[in-house]
Amino acid sequence: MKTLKKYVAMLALASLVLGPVQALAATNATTTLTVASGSAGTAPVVEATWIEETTPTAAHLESGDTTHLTYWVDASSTVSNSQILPPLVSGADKTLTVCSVVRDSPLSSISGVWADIYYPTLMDETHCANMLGNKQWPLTRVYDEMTQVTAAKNRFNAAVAAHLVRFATGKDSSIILQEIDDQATRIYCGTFLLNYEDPAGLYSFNVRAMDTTSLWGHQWDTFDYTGVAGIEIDFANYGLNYGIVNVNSWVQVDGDQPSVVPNAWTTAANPTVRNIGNVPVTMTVWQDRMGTAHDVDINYKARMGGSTATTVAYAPYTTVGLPDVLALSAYSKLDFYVNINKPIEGQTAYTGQLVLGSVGVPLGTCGSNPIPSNERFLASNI
Ligand SMILES: [Ca+2]
Ligand SMILES: [Ca+2]
Ligand SMILES: [Ca+2]
Repeated sequence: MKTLKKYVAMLALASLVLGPVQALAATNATTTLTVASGSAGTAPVVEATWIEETTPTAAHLESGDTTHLTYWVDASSTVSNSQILPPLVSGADKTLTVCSVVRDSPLSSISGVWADIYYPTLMDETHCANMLGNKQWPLTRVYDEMTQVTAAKNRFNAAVAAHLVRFATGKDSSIILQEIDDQATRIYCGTFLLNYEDPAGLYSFNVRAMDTTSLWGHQWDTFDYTGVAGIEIDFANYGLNYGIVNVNSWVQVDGDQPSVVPNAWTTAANPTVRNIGNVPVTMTVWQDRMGTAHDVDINYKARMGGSTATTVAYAPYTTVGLPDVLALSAYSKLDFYVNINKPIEGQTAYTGQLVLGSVGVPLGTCGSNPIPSNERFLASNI
C-alpha cells in the first residue's frame, strides 16, 4: 500500500509540471536574429577541388581514366579531371568523394563546407541539370591541421599526381603544400552516391565554404560520368529454344514483359533484356548458321519492344542493329524468328550461338562522350 501511495503522488506532481508546458506550446512568438556580418574579417577561399572514386577502384582514384591522361590543363579548358565508369550492375551505386582545400584566417572561423552537385544538362532527361540528391552534400575536415600535416600532404599529393585537382586562380600544388606545412589551410571531404542509372555526362559541382560571420568562398568544378552501354538478359542460362520447326516456315519465340510491373524479370523461356548502363541503348544481333551446311540454308529476324518495334532480318554471321531504343534502366521483351529452308539430310537437331550487343545512344549534350559497346554471349538451339 505504501508503494502505491508514492506512485499516486508522483503522478499528481507530473501532471502539475506538464500543465504549464502544454499551455506554453500553444502560444505563438515571433523570433528574430541577426547573423554577424563579416565586414572586418576575411572570406574563406576554396583553393582547390577534386573528385575521387572511393569504391571499388580506390587504387586508381578514377575508374574511367586509370592512367590519368585526361584532365583540365588551363583556365580555358572544359575537360574534366575525373572520369568515372558506371557500375553496370542493376541497382548498384558508385561511392565518390568530393574534396577541397579551404583556407581562412583564422582557420577556426570556417563553420561549414558543402558541395552542390548538378546533373548534366541533358535535353531529354527529366532530372536535367537538377541537384543530385536534391541536397547540399556536407564536407568535413579530414585532417587536423596541427597534428596531421603529413597525412594531409599525402592525400593532396596523391590527387595532384593523378591530375584530379582543379586549382583556384593563383594557386598551385607547391603553394598549397607550403600552406599545409604552415598549418594555414585545411582539407575538407565528403562522400556522395551515383546510381547505375544516373545519366552519363558532365556533372558540375560547386564547393562552398562559409565562415562564422557568414562570409562565403566557392569554386566550380566538374567530373565526367563516362557513358557506357550495358545490357543484361534473363535467358543467358536458359538459352533460346525455337522448339520443333517445319522446313520453310518462320517460327518465333516471343519475349515477355509484365504489364503490371513492367520493369521486372519474368520467365527465362521468353526473352527479356534490361538496360544496366548509364546511356540509352539500341541492340545488335549476330547469329551463326546453327550447324546447317550453308549460310543461305537458314535465316533470322528479331525485334525489341513488341509489336510496335521494327523487325530486322539477318543472315548468319552478319551483325545487324535493332533500331528501337531501350531507355535508362528500362526492360523490354525480345522476339526472335528463325526459318530453316534446307536442313541436312538425316539431321534433326541444330545448335548455334547468338550474340547480343548494345550500342549507346547519346542523351542530349552527352553525344561527344565515347560510348563503348558491351556484348553478351549465349547459346541457342533448334
Ligand atoms: Ca573568415
Ligand atoms: Ca582523369
Ligand atoms: Ca523473360
